[in-house]
Amino acid sequence: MKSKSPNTSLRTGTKAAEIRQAFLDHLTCSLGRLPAYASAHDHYLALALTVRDHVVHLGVSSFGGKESKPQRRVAYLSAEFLPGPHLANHLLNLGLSETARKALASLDIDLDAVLEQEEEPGLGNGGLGRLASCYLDSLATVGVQSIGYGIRYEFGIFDQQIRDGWQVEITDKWLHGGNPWEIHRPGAARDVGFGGHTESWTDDFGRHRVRWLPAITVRGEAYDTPISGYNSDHIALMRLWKSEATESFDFEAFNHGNYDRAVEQKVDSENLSKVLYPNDSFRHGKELRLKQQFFFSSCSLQDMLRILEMQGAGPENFHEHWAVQLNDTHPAVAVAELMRLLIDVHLLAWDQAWEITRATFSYTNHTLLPEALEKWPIDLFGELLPRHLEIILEINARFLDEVRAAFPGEDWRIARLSIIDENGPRYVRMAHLACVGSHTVNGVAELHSELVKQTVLADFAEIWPEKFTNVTNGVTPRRFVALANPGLSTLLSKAAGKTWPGKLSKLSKLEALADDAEFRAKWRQVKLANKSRLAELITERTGILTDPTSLFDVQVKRIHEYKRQHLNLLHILSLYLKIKRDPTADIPARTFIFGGKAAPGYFLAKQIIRISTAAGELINDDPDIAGRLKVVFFPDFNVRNAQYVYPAADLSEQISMAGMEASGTGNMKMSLNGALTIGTLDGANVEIREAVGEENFFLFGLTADEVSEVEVCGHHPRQHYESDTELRETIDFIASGALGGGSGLFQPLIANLLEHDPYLVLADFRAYGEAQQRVSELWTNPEDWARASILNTARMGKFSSDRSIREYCQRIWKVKPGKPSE
Ligand code: OAK
Repeated sequence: MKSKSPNTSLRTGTKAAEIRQAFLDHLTCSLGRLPAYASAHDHYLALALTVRDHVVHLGVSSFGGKESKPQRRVAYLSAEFLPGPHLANHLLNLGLSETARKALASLDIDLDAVLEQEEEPGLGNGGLGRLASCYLDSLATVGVQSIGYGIRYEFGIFDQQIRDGWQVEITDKWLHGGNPWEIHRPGAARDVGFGGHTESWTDDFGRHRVRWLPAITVRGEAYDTPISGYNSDHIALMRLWKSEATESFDFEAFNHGNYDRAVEQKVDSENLSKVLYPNDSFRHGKELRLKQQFFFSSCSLQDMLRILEMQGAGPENFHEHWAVQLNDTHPAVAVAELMRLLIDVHLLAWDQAWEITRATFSYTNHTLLPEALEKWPIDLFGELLPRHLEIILEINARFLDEVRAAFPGEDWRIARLSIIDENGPRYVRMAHLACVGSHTVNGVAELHSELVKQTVLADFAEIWPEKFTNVTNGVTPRRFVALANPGLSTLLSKAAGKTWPGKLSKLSKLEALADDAEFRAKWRQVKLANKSRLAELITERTGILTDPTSLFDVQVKRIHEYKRQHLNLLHILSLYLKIKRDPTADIPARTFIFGGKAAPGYFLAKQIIRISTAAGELINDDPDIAGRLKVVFFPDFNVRNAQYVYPAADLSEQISMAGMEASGTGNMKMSLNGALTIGTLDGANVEIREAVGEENFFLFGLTADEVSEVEVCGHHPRQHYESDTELRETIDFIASGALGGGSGLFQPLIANLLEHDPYLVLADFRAYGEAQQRVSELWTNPEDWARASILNTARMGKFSSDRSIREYCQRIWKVKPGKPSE
């Protein structure tokens, strides 16, 4: 047979007929299904494989390393990624959505039904993981050679069900139907050691050397998922590591009937990447977690060295070839591991290795919450990673010597800066390690970056002010507007031109249209349609009927006291009591929508979910309320569900206690979709308010400085309770048991608020109620509301993750994106 040209032999034609043929080929040849017997899931797999061909084809061309001088690549090390469903996103990025729809329609298959089949990889808890995925999307879009390294958890974040009003956690078996996106790379597998001991030896030049003899070795198998960019010929790679046993199981033990022993090591090794820890912004402190962190950090660095070697470069050039971003401190042990690889394995001298290491890493802090700051008991650390502990102690000793020389006699400074916490049992402070081992440290919003310098890393900011910077987070407008909100996208393209998904600042063209009544009418129509779509989903998932013309007031995010979902609930219950007292009270119809997962062991967060479902049970069918208030807890908030929720929001609740939310990204997604924000001056809210205009943002609450003052002077929640009748009546109402379940049900939550109130819910209650009153007033004027909504979208251009990534490239990684900026 005559051989075809390389391109025509690939199944990557972009005409509907070619996609149809590739789809049928995959159905038959890859899946072994006759079209007549194929299930909806087979259709999904066949289309996914068809689209993967396109993406992988782009990938091999863009990642080929054909350049004479290879570009510095970016490695984004993250314990979490939350990519969301891939298929629709790739179709959008490749410009193939409509062609694929047509191709399938010709076979009588509905694309939307096919898209529904995809299981999303829930390999993250929330903000940090989703940000990592937005960044891979943007890295591919702006054209930077990059790899996101992480863990291929077999079980991701649990699926949430609500039973009897309580959260129930269900194992997430995302891989059970097969994963068409990943490509296993046996050739890239790396071994990782644990435990054992170190020994000294002398090299041929008489130099003292150390080698680590681990007690056990685990194999990391590489699984690659290509991430496409919007209208881009670049592909980013998400390379996730799965742990496996290095040896087949112990036949000797097996033959002697000791079956448990025989499989023990295999099971232990495989357990490493089994499950994602489901706590958000909370330190885990478990040995398995440290093992996970080291496992993926080590595999990733070894992989970078392997790629370096393939490029014909040596370890002494590591930093010229790789910029490595530490996504919070979860991969901070990579600092010690790179040192070990350079000095013990590649036999570089300490000083040279340290220079390379510091030129390689940069570190992003994502939280100031003390309970999230990672530290490991030194004994645990030393048992698991004896060589790394030695290296960390050496890094620390050298660092503290420098500090001593610069600040003689200031022992307090030494104790505070030390990587080892010696105030009692000794710990390794991972944020200190990350900071000392990086050339740049950044926070994720302007306020947060300032607070990093004033609080957790204040002593470091004092000695190295130039090391600290800010990169405000961003979100991808492709997934969160173009895909999630097709109605709005059409309107935006007409008004601002078609290029906005890749050039978000183009949205400013909308500004002029805010005063155009006809445009406002279209704008409101789109929002109403999105709300109707969500209302249907709510009924399907919860049985609750909602009115799409009511104000959709949305608080979706992880459930946490600092995010103050309970402040929202106190306000809802106060409105309920108001209507009960005075049925003629002027309160516009509202639907309060909550969504988010609580960490399984976080008792008060679970109480917050229960109180929101209890509020719904009480209010939704009360004839006196007559549908004017509805409260919905939308179960299983994940990326797919988020894509229905954000476009339907009228009001975005961003009400964390000031100083607690590092940035927030849901705030950006909702404002971009035309929601108005009610919020505190926290995280990126500050910059969103600056961007959209203070008249288009409902501000309330104590500032971060005022919060600090209250914390110093002492907070007296009972004083608020006693002096504010509305607040007292609301709390008494909950305590009375009127929400069902007896008067003791919510006692822990009430007691927490009245006795401690660590997040100043009661202190901000009055101001929040007043801001909500302003919301209601504006809502009664739909034209003014629509104007403010349009201006929100129009002015959110800054918050594209493309902008964030360009800032990282320019100021931190020193790499040049392939695509010039807008
Ligand atoms: C999770 C675990 C440990 C430390 C931080 C987190 C986390 O998710 N932090 C969140 O990161 C987001 C992305 O930067 C921010 O928008 C959130 O404010 C922050 O809570």
